[in-house]
Amino acid sequence: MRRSVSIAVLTVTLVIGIGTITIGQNSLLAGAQQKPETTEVKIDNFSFGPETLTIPVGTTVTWTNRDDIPHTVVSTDGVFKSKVLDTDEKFSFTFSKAGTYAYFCSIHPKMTGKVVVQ
Ligand SMILES: [Cu+2]
Repeated sequence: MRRSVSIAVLTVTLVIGIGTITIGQNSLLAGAQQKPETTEVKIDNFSFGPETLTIPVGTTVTWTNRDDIPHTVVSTDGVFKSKVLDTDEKFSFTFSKAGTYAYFCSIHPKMTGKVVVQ
């Protein structure tokens, strides 16, 4: 009984330890990089990546079609709308107001994404 308790404690300690190291590395990386004012969303394999993007107000987001199939980027609320993007074509939009902006591909409506502006 005692033994299983100490194993449990050891496991928890290890998990917390690994978590702390991971968080530490992430903040180190974040500190080393300049805060970008332009952020890229890649369109590939019928999906937007990242699917949810969180950015500060004033950020320009550029979508790039890395797929070999045409796609579009269309805001659900009509805030922005790209033309049909062929392979390697880009579309940019600057988000000047906070809010959550859902969007989709009008050719493949199952392709959806979201930009959260804070
Ligand atoms: Cu599409």
